Amino acid sequence: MSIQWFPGHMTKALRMMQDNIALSDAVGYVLDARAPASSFNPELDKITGKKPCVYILNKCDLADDEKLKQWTQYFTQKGRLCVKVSATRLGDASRIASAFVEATADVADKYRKKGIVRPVRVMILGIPNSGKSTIINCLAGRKSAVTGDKPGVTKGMQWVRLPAGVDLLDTPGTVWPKFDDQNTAYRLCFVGSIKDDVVDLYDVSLSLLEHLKNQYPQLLAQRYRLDSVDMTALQLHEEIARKRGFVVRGGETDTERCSKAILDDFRKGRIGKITFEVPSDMYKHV
Ligand SMILES: Nc1nc2c(ncn2[C@@H]2O[C@H](COP(=O)(O)OP(=O)(O)OP(=O)(O)O)[C@@H](O)[C@H]2O)c(=O)[nH]1
Ligand SMILES: [Mg+2]
Repeated sequence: MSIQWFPGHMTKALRMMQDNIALSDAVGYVLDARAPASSFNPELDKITGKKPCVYILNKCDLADDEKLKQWTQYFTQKGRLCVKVSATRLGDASRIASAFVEATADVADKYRKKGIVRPVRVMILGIPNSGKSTIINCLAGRKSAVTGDKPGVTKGMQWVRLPAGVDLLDTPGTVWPKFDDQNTAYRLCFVGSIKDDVVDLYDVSLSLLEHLKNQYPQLLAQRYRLDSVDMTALQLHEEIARKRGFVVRGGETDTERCSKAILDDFRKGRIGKITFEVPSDMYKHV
């Protein structure tokens, strides 16, 4: 199956971001810590240009600590600002805020010297469902932006003022018109950045099993109490369906129910803390 998903509101969103980038002093680029390389949207890279940027590796509560260390080392070595966070944990707000203050220090200084009093502005952007609006709420300490566990929740732009003299711009999550690398597209499906309705979930869950078998065989075996994972993704799917009792009349397995259950297990962190990509998977280097 070839995965493509680029709904109309994203073209509009990219245009709105382009129009607003000049008003922003810095960018908060939200990456899903389970697939940081696939979280880089070539269309966003064109918009952000040379603006000071903070890379926010979000959903770290669901991601692999060892691989996350490699990612933070990678950004630090490149001289880029990076924070590892879980926006659903309120305690992480101060580290994100400090990174924004650091990224905008030069601009804030320039304003001060000119006697201009105004908050610094940070545009929050990233792929759908990566937690942009949750990060804004976490920083604001209140529910200012609408969030939800599906992609495409935020459809328009919204400025949110923080007491610390920072204005944040929430933006709609965007992907790009064509996925040249289908591995990227599948990983975006795993983490819920591509709408489930536009893909074949059986196919996506088979690819997820293949990824888990290759990268996290022990976690896969543990979760589904499998003696071995040394079989094809199709066989694994069938085995999991039988173990979980997803069987319909006639003894056939209920592939749809099982596919949804596997994806849900992964997304909720029930298989374990997982990250599919390391810095060498980056299509380009920041
Ligand atoms: N486990 C976990 N869930 C998170 C975290 N951050 C956000 N979420 C959840 O991820 C889902 C998506 O969050 P949103 O903030 O709506 O994501 P978004 O990037 O604004 O999404 P769009 O507006 O659709 O582009 C919600 O169900 C959040 O509760 C996190 O750090 N850990
Ligand atoms: Mg949002």
